[in-house]
Amino acid sequence: MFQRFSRLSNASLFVVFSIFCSTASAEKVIYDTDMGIDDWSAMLVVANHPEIELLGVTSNGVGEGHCAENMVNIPGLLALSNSADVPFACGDHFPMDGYFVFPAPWRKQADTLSGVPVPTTDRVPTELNSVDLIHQLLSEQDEQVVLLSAGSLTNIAQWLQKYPEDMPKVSRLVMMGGGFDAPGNIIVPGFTGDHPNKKAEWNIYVDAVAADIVFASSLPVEVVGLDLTNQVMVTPEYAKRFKSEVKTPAAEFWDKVLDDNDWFIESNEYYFWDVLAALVVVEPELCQGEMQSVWVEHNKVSSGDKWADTSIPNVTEEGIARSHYDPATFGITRIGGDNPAVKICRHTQPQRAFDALIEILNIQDSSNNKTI
Ligand SMILES: [Ca+2]
Repeated sequence: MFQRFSRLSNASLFVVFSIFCSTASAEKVIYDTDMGIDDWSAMLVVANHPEIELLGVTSNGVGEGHCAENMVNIPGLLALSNSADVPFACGDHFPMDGYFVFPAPWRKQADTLSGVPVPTTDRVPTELNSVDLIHQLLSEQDEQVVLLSAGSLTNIAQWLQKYPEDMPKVSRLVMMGGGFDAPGNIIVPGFTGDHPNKKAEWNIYVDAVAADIVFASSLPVEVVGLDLTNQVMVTPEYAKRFKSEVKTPAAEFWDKVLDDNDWFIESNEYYFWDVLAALVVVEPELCQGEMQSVWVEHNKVSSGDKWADTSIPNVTEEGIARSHYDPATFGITRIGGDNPAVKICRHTQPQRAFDALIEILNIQDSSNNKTI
């Protein structure tokens, strides 16, 4: 299955780029992911980047991937990187409140890694769930840690509620989610074409209650929302360039994913989302913006309509009756209110982001002998 990688895996590639010649010590990062398509390249970025020490990967079943598949796919993907052995965990299967979910076909694509194979490993998740793993990893560090969130904010909100004393250990929460001036991305023809919500972004929409808890906290948040990601559209020309520069198993994986999603790229609707947030972790200049207070709309209604997935248990993980919310407004991020100000990313450097993904995925540590 992985023969096509063998030619590359034996190559002694060790590439050092001038951009990485920094005297700064590695940034310690915990990556919280929902294992959608864009999360895969983001994970390869944080696992491969020479200026990042990846401490662990956490997920849950709230976003695109389901827990069972995530717990196989995360170590499989990590095996393609230079951080193959970091701990990983899953969390709750459902949002903190509400009944909203990603479309089933997207979840299937997430669970199957778009049909692109990764190595089979014998690695198992930690016995801790994601919330407790975040706490443990932070507790083990003397230095501050960056949290990178590329899915719903469920795990982060639950960690804030359970371990508020951990907050000083976090230097930044860089999150992909939300949007302010940009249109929302809930309405997708062929999947959710008649959805009434024109403003929300998916990561916030699937668990807006969790997102509101995070924005109400005093965490130093950097919001990589649709206003920023819309500036970095993946084009067929970029996919062609990426293919021409593949040198490692990680890059070869991502090239196959781009091949499988050529229809998506040709639709002019495929952007750097999670991967842009991953790049902001080590290249803060990719997020130019301003400080603002943010809150999240979540208006209760008496009953659900067709957008509510009533297969979700009607009692939350905390044992409270689950509420229905207005799908037309759920998850809309608004500027204003009294929450502590967060950094809203407004401008980025698309070419720098495009170049960085190619460079980082093509770094292969010569000491990392992969068995694929
Ligand atoms: Ca994601």
